[in-house]
Amino acid sequence: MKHNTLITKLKTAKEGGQKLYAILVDPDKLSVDATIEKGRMARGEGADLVLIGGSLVLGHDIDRQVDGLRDGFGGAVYLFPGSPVQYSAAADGLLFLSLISGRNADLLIGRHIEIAPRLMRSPQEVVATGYMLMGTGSPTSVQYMSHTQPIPAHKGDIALATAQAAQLLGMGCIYMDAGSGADASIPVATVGQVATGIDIPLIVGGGVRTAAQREALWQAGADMVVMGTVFERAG
Ligand code: 1GP
Repeated sequence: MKHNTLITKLKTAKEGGQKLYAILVDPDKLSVDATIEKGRMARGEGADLVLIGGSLVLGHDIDRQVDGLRDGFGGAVYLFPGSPVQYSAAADGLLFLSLISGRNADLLIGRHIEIAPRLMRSPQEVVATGYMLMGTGSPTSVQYMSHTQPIPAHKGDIALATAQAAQLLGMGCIYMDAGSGADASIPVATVGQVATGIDIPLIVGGGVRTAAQREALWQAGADMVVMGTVFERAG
């Protein structure tokens, strides 16, 4: 039977107004030896979840990195995969990302087909995630790697309609992302517009540097905020 821990946690948080925090780890910027310590740091930060992945992953030690992170963190480690080569059976689950802001068929449904049979056989949780890339400044790695145009950060109406389409298509949650290392985080007004117009949980990340920014995004309606780069630098 499939686990449903994360989606249940997200839905419960949304219903109860509880706010969640995830730390994203880029596997290329972390040696296997450093993963346990990194996991401990995530626990010390009070994170609810550790995500691992990125738009370009060159290393191939994901299984051992996931194990190390979980050992140090003591909680769930989920994949945030840019492609099926980042799959790891060691993770508790994964965000099964469909890049709904773009029109690259491969990232909307294509790559998913390559991994779907394996995911069907696995007890891992698969969280159907409508992934919306938002443009907040200069081009990001995910924009370049995905060959897609982000939704302009202030176009809340387009972002909302996109998120609503994902909800109607049955997706479990929305991830609005400015991309790792983005110049700026997504404007709170845009996050607020999307949050109030959908019934499924909303994850927001990209360019969030401070606890105050995270708080503002929570207040705007994000159910979970993801921070990566700032945490990487802290390590
Ligand atoms: C990127 O949302 C995550 O997909 C985290 O972004 O690295 O900018 O914190 P940062």
